[in-house]
Amino acid sequence: MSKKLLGLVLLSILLLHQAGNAQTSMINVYGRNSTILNGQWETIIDPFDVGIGWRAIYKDAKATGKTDFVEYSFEPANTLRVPGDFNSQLPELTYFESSVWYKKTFDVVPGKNERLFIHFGAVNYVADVYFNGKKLGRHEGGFTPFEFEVTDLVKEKDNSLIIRANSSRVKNGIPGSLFDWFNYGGITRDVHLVRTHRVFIDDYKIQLDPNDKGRITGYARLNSELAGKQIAVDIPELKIREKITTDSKGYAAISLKRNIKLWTPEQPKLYPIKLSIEGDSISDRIGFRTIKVNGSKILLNGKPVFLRGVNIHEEIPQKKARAYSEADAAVLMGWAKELGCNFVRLVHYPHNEYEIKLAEEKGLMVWEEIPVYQGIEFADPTVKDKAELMLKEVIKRDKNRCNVILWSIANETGPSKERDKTLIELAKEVKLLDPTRLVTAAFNNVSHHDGKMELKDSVMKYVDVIGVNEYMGWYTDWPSDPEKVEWLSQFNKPMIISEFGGEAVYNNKIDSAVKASAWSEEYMANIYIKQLKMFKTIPFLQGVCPWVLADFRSPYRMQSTYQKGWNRKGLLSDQGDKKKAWYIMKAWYEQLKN
Ligand code: GCB
Repeated sequence: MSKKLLGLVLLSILLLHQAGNAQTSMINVYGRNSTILNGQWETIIDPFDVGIGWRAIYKDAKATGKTDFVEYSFEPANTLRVPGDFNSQLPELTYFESSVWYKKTFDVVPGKNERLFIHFGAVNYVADVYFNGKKLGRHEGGFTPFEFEVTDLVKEKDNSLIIRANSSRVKNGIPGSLFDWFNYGGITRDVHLVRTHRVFIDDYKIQLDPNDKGRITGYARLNSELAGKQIAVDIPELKIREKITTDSKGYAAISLKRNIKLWTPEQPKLYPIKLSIEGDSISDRIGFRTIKVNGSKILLNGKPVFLRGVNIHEEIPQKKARAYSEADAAVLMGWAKELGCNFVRLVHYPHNEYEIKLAEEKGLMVWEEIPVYQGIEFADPTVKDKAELMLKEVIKRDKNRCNVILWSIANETGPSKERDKTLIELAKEVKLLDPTRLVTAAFNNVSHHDGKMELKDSVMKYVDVIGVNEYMGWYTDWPSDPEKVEWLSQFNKPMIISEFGGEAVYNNKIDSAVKASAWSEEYMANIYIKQLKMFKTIPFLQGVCPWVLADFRSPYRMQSTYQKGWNRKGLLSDQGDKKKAWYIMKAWYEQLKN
C-alpha cells in the first residue's frame, strides 16, 4: 500500500472512530412519541480507561465455551440505574472519576416511514456512544442533551446500545479541572428512544411578541428543507387552530393576534399547545410574557420586578446524589417556594428539564448558566468553541420556557485579554441566538476603596444584567457599616447580588458574632442581617440570591471538623433542616411580596 493510501485509510479509521460528534438535538423529547430507556443497565467499571483502547469494551465480546478468554464483558449481575450518577450508587464509586461502561439491550419494531433516535438528557462528562457494533459519536459536556439517529441500524431484537461515560476532570473542559461542587459522573438524565415520521418538526419557538402583548410570534422548523408542508398549530384555550406553510428552508413563521393571559410568578398561566404535520406531532405547555431592562430596572410584562432568588445546585443533599427526576425537582422547587422566592439561579451548569418546567409551573423565574467557572482555560481556543456549543444546546432546549429570563455566560472569571474577548463574543452570540431574553454573568471582582464598591469590569458593558458575587463578612471584611457601604456603577444597568452568605453547621451553637467562632448558625445569621441592611441602600439592586439553598457536597471542602466534604453555606442543612439564616431571608421575602 502506498504511503498516501495508508494515510487515507488511517484517517478514515480515525474519522470513523470519532465520527458523528453530536450536534444540538431536537427539542422537547418529552412532548414527542418516545419510549424511555431508563432502568438497570449492565455496567463495567473501568478505572484506568482501558475499554476504549486495547480492552475494546465497545466490541461487547462474550466468551463462548469454557476455553474462550474474555476479561472484560458485560454481565447481567453488574448493573447501575439509569438515569442517576454512578458515584451515589456503589460505595466503591463514591469519589470515582473515570469511565463506566453501560449497556442496554432492547427490541424495537420500527413503523413504516419512521425514524428512530437515541436521545440523552445528559452524560457527565464525555460520552462515547456505540450502537449494534458501530460507533455513533462522542459528546462532550456534562449537562446538555444530545442524540444520534439509529434508523438504519436497528434490528427488531436485541439492539445493543453501549456508552462509555467518562467523568475525568479536564483542564480545557467546561468546567475546568477545579470547581466547588461534586463531580457526579455517568448517565445522569433520562434516555429516550424517539420515534418520528420521515419528516418531523425538529425545532419551534412560540412566545409573546416582545413589542405586542396581544401577539404570539415564533416559528416551526422541519428537520429537512422542504417547502409547501403544512404545519397545524393548536392552542385550544385561545381558540387557535391555524395552518402554517413551510418555505424552501422548511421553516414556517407563526404570528397570531389574541387576547392572552400573561404568565406571572403570582399566576403562572401555561397554555397547552400542539404542533402537527402529517404523521408527526409534538405537545407542549407554553406561557407568554415579556422580559426587558430599562435603565436599572428589570421589567416583567412591562412592570418592574425585584428578583427574590436563591442559588440551587442540582443535588438532593439527603440522598448525596445528583437530582434527576420529577420528584427531585419537586423537593428543590418546593423549598424555593417555601422560602418566598419568585426566582431561582440554577448554578453552575444547565439543570434538567424537570426542574425548569416545574419552576415554570410554580411561578419561578430562572437564571440558567453554563459552567464557564473560575479557573477556566480561556487561553485554549477550543474552550470558546465548547462554551458556544453548550450555549447553543441549552438555548435550543429551553427557549420555549417562559420562566427562563437570564442566560448566564460565566461565573467568577478574572479579567484577562483572552477572558474578555471570549466573554464579549459569548454575550454577543447569546443575543443572536435569543434576542428576547437577557444576558448576564456573575462577577466577583468589584473594586472597593474607601468603603465604596464600584462596578467597572469592562465585560459588564456587554451584559444586560450585572451579577455580583460578594462574601462580605465571610471571605472579606465589611468595608464599613453595612448601611454605609456605597455602591457605584459606571453602567446604567440592573445589578443582582448573585451570591452572598457564609458557612454554618446546622445547630452549631458556639455563640458570638466574631469570626473566630465562625461555623455557628449565629455567625451566619449575622452576615444575613448585615447583608439585608446593605441591600436596602443599593439604588440599582434588582434582585438577590443567597448562596445557597442547601449544604452541598464538594471535594473542595475537606476541612475536617465542620465541612467534612460539604460546603456548609446552605440555608438548609444536608438533611434539609432550616438554619437561622433561612428564617431571616424568608421574613424579608415575605415583606417584599407585599
Ligand atoms: C463562589 C462560587 C461558588 C462557591 C462559593 C463558595 O463564589 O461561585 O461556586 O461555592 O463561592 O462557597 O465559596
